Amino acid sequence: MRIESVGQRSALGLVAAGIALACGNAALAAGTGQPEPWQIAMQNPMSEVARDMHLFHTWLVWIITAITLLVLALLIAIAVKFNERANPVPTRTTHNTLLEVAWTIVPVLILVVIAIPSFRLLREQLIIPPADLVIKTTGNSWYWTYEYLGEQAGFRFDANMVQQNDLKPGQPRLLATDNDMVVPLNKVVKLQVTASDVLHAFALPSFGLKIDAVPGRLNETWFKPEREGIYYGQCSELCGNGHPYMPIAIRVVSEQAYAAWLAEAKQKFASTSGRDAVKLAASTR
Ligand SMILES: [Cu+2]
Repeated sequence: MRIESVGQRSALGLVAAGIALACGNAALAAGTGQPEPWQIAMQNPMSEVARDMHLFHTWLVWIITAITLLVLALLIAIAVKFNERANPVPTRTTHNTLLEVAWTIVPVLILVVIAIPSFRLLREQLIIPPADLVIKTTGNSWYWTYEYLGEQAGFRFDANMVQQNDLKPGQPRLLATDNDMVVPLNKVVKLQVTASDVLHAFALPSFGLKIDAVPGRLNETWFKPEREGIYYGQCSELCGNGHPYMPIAIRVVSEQAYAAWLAEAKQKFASTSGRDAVKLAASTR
């Protein structure tokens, strides 16, 4: 009974996916900032880069669909027209110059129409605009450390997953953290991503972020959030037995709320410059 109902729901989901695909990606169950039950599509994009990634994805789906339908039509035509009964004496034709030129050039053209928007998207991701805010993000086994850089900030804190028993209402399981990364709305946030021990990957679907966190290397990426709210992501590199338990939560707030949070955070969290001064004083004593 249970299997039957799951099967029915899967079939319904597939039908819905087919219809939604025909109408464009937007109609698919998606979720904003976090996954939804029975989600089929990617999470709703909340930055320009993420939106362009979705457009590119939809473009590829149309191209793949056209190629698949063409190959299917050719296979059916061959099976019907050239089977032993319909065509008892096979032709001995081995070459057709026009056909060979066509099936070389057409795939090249398809690759070109894929490559152009692909390179445009890569450029958009890799060329980081002037940043309003720089946050160094370090992956550890198994939590993230966020360090707010610059004269206006200068503090760091750890973000650990909230255990299931401690979840507050509205906090999603395996995604909520005790300390969120807080950023202001409509500002360019540059992330410097590294790791302290093993490979991790910083990924947040709604902002189109996914970048490796490699010990000894500083990777950079950026995002510009377009709507207030809380957005969740996860480590996306199989880093060890705590891999599913190091979520990422980014809270996007208004500029005033950010200024208030910043003042509070400076008091609450370890000052990076202050800590070094204490260390120096201790070692020279
Ligand atoms: Cu990890």
